[in-house]
Amino acid sequence: MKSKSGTQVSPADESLTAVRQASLKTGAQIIVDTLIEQGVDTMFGYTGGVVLPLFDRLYDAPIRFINPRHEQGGCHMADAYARASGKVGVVVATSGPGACNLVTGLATAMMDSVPVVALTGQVRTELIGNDAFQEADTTGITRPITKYNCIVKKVEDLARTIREAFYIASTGRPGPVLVDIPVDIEVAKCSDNVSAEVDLPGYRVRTKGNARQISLAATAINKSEQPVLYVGGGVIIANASEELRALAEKAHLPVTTTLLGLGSFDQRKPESLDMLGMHGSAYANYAVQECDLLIAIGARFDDRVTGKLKTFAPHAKVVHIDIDPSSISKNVHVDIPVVGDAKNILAELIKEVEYCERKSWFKKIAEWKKKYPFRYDRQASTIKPQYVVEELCRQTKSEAIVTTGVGQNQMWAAQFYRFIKPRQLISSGGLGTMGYGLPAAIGAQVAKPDATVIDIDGDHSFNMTMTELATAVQYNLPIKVCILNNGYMGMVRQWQELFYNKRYSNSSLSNPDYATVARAIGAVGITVDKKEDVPKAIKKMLSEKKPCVVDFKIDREENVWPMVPAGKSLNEMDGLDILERLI
Ligand SMILES: Cc1ncc(C[n+]2csc(CCOP(=O)(O)OP(=O)(O)O)c2C)c(N)n1
Ligand SMILES: [Mg+2]
Repeated sequence: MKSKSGTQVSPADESLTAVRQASLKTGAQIIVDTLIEQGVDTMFGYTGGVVLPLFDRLYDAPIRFINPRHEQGGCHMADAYARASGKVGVVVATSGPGACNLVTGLATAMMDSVPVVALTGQVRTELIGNDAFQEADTTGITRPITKYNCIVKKVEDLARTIREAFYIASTGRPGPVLVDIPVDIEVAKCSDNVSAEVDLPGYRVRTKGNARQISLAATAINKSEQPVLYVGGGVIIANASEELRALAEKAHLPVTTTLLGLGSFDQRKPESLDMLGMHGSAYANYAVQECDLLIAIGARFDDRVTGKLKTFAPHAKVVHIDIDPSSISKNVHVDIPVVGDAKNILAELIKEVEYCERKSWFKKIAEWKKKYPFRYDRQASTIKPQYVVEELCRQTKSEAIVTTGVGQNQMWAAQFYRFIKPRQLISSGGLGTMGYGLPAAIGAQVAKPDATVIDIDGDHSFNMTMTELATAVQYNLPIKVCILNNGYMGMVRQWQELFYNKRYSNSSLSNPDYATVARAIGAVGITVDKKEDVPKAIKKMLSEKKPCVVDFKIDREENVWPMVPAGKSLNEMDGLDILERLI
């Protein structure tokens, strides 16, 4: 018998060749197999020309595939799936327009440190740089909004690259990773047994905190008379809420959180100061400004939190526990940095702290709490948005997963829902992405099928991605959307009222009738325009098995208080007089 080259081959050689041929896999098959190996059972994405080989493999793969109506929605879904589950979210898009549509979603995930792996198709390798049909420089476009990205040039590199993507996305400070895959790599074949181990010599993650630094932090806590724990989303990402509770209880420390930190500490506990910052509680902001020790954990001193940097926490020694060394002393000078995983570090720290009563500090805090709780006008005849959120909280017993739009709706959700456990609030903090709420609710509901998932949204935020309601209907996801409909870009209107002499430039667009839209798409639609109808509408919404949209026609010119105007110190809050008058 002769081979193609004319040399003699034995039957044994031939069967070996047949075995080798059989163990050759296409790039598309390698992608699917590697995803399964990484534990992926659910993914989000949208098809197109250069991802057809991959979609063909997905056709009968054991992976649940959720198809959004727009790639931005798909990326937010993957992001919220990750936030709700603690797993990596996966999204796929085609080249050019598909990849470009991921940009807002990736930037959102990047700013909030969310582990997302995005796989994008690319034009054939030999066409790259040719202005080929649907070609975009995806790695160039997404470099600043991903933790890491790369393009695969050889099919032999594919499995390793995808493994590395999952590793980088989910370790250290998590973030989105994008892998760009030319279509010829998807159809090329290679053997199953090429070495595909993760090989990242330049990427090291420090998880264990330095013991000496931990001791210094413990001593500072034990000596402090007026300490405050300032907790960010990093504690939730690190699954360190239990350790946080133990630390706060053992050392007797008041706890304030950022927007993304809400849920890391049960807000019903006496040590809770609720959220701090621009629309945070007066008691949290005053406590930070007067504390002698600020212990920041998994937080990054964002400007919405600190206000004017020069006068932020002016009397405080600062401890900063964070996995990302580049966060240390970035905005605020840190006296005692501890770099590593919050869960490990808090477990060590707890051993060294002592209980201290701090009677006069807690008395002071209690007075602020009594004087300036979050309040609104309960007597008003109109529907106050805060009332809607409070009623949602009451009827769901603080147990729902809440996603939000951006603007006033987001701040009212943060102020008036009481979060009691981690991964309960899913909101775009860093980027502040309008349109996040609905796709995020879908991603969260996919991750937690038995949970009550409520999107507390703004009318204009909802307008941006409402097309995804069709996705919720198609996959029978019983998400609830509560639109706090003020007919305005309310937060913009609030700033225009306060700082631009009520010149409402382009902050109110016409809206559709949301209940009709919902019904047309196959969801339930409810309109509420009377205050007394709020409780029963919420009750009905919660009993629905289908996606449900409730359009609450709220008081149009309600403002969010208190407010630290941009550039002011945390203790220079506007609106306290209004809150005081509302007793
Ligand atoms: C994609 C995007 N575009 C613009 C903005 C700027 N912005 C922040 S809040 C806001 C208004 C939001 O209006 P709405 O969703 O109705 O919420 P409300 O403040 O009325 O509750 C705008 C335009 C943004 N955050 N995101
Ligand atoms: Mg609005």
